Amino acid sequence: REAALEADFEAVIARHERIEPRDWMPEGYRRTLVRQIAQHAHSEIIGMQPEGNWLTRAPSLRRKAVLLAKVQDEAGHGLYLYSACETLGVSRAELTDMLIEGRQKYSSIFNYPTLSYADVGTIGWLVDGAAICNQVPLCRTSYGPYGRAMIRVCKEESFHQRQGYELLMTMMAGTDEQRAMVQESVDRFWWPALMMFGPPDDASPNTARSLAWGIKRNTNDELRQKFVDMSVPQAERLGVTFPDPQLRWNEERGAHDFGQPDWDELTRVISGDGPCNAERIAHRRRAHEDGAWVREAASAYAARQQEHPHD
Ligand code: FAQ
Repeated sequence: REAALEADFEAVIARHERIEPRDWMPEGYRRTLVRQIAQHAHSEIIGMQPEGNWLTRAPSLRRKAVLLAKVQDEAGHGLYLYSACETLGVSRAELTDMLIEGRQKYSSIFNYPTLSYADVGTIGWLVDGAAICNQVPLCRTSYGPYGRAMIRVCKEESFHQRQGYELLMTMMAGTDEQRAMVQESVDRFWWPALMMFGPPDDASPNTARSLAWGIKRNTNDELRQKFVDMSVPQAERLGVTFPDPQLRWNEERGAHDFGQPDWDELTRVISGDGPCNAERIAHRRRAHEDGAWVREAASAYAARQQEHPHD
């Protein structure tokens, strides 16, 4: 019977159709999804912090309203993703505990500080740009709830990317000091943005299995290349450069050649030793603890509603 279920599962994957929560699935498939979706959800939630840092210091009411909307969208993305993950039999409370106890990861990129308002623009342009590059193919991932969550997330991320690019365009049309601020920010974020796609394919333990299951649709290096090719003309238009002397168009490949990020730095940041890891987790833990009374009140209210539905 197990063999027949597995054959059905493999047939659905081969036809590029969706696996749904009540369908039989191999334990490894479920575990891989929980790992990836949870990390993705945690990234959205931790990802609110670097930009949230500038909410009280936005340079105008308009910039503040835009930034506030973007940061709230990230919270929304985290929530759809936690819901998608819950369909696999884990609860949001367990996932939150795993995050604040350091038992699950989140994207390396959010462990870098935001030092100027240009970083808000650069995060929108490059970080959301990288996120879109990675997530558009995930709209076709084999697990239904994850793929469907990605559709709305991608639409919102493209708004985020444009707001970042527009912010940088505005700064580039300003003073020399503003232009220098943009270039300095791009110099800091370029390599960490390339690291968002994960280690190179030959050092990526999960890619082959995830591709075979249709969880990932592309390898880490394929998506990194796509991101570089997409970003270079945008940088030219903006009037900034990337800090990579090896970056050039390769006519034969029809793609850009580029240098390698410092992979030891990625390993360090993933293992907890990045510039802001401790601060990000401490902040998340504090927010969770400060919210305890809300969860208790909501549970007490729900329990009372169940006992006395007409109150
Ligand atoms: N950071 O074998 P692989 C956003 C880990 S966008 C941290 O290649 P896999 C939007 C990896 O988990 C960011 N850890 O792994 C936003 C694995 O460790 P494990 C979120 C990383 O899963 C914008 C190990 O290294 N997006 O939030 C990283 O096949 C602005 C070996 O790696 C997603 O999560 C990294 N950069 O491929 C929000 C997208 N790279 O778990 C706010 C969905 C690798 O075995 C503001 N995820 N690791 O202990 C994915 O596509 C994949 O999980 C990859 C990694 C491509 C990230």
